[in-house]
Formats: sequence, structure tokens, C-alpha cells
Amino acid sequence: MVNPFGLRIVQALKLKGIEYEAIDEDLSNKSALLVNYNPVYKKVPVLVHNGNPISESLVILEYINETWKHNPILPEDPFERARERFWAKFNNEKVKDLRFLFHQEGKERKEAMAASVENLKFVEEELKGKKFFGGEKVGLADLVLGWLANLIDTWPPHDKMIIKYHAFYDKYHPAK
Ligand SMILES: N[C@@H](CCC(=O)N[C@@H](CS)C(=O)NCC(=O)O)C(=O)O
Repeated sequence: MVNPFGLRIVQALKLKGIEYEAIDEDLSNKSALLVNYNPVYKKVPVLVHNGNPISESLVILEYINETWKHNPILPEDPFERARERFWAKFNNEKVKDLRFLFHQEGKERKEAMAASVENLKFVEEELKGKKFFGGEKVGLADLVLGWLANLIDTWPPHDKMIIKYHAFYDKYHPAK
């Protein structure tokens, strides 16, 4: 399974119709290539374009959008752009991938799950009556949250996100 950070890059490239080659990385045994391209964080994803490595998924998404200008993932209006970036940041930081929750144990995991659900409520509220964060078109914030849709199969509609998020968690961790 492509990790959530990589998935958003793949989806952005597909949205733009850009051909790419994906290289899998064994994170328990990182390649020299990864360390060379991302010496600071040594994390995936890294996009290499024209020989130049770009790291950090939000930075990569903006790079893709600026390099290939068709099918933009950010609106023209500065306020709308700011809103799209706000939700991209929120989704990136506040809605945790359930699979990561499972790395934690007991109380810690319960608290992380509760916090994620609370944050997901903001997302559901923001998306009420809309197809995507920006309205009718997929944008930056949608791409950032895309892993959730992939995992719990709900994009759009958004009103069942929390229920499905819970169901997924219970399925893989019945003994909470
Ligand atoms: N802030 C980074 C996070 C990327 C990230 O956490 N990547 C994980 C894979 S899901 C990774 O490479 N982990 C390896 C490690 O932390 O050593 C981004 O948005 O790209």
C-alpha cells in the first residue's frame, strides 16, 4: 500500500496527467538513493524532477502545481488559497492515519484516536454541502486527506467519515 504521504503525490501527478516512475523504499533499510536525495529528514516521499530532489509532501504538491499549471489545485483568489492551505495543513497535522494509531498502545492510542475523531468533526463540518474543500474541484486540502478516502472508502460523500473511521479502527483493534 502506498503510504499517505506518497499517495497524495501520486494523485497530484495523475490529476495533472504527468507520467512518473515510482520507486518503492524499504523504510527499515533505507537506500543510499533516499539518504542522498533527502539527507535532512531521510523520509519519503521525494520527487525528483530534472535531477532536482524535492522533499516534504506539502512542498512537493505546491511544486507540482507551480510546475504544471493546468488543472490547478489552488484557487486564484488569495483568501481562497489561504483557506485551501489552512485545511491542507490541518488535515496533514491533525487527522492521523489510523495505521499510525496502531503503532501506539493503550491509553496513548485511545487518546490519539479521540483527538483524531474530534478533528475529523471539523473536517465534516467544513465539507458540509460541498463536494470538496474548495467546492466542486479537487484541491490541495483534498489531496492531503486522500489517504483517508482510500482507507475507508468514502470520498465524497463525507458525512460518514467518522462512522467509517471508527469501524475501521474497531475492525483492526477490537480489543481497545
Ligand atoms: N512531513 C513529511 C512526512 C513524511 C513521512 O513521515 N514519511 C514516512 C513514511 S510514512 C517516512 O519516510 N518515515 C521514515 C522515517 O521516519 O524514518 C511529509 O509530509 O512528506
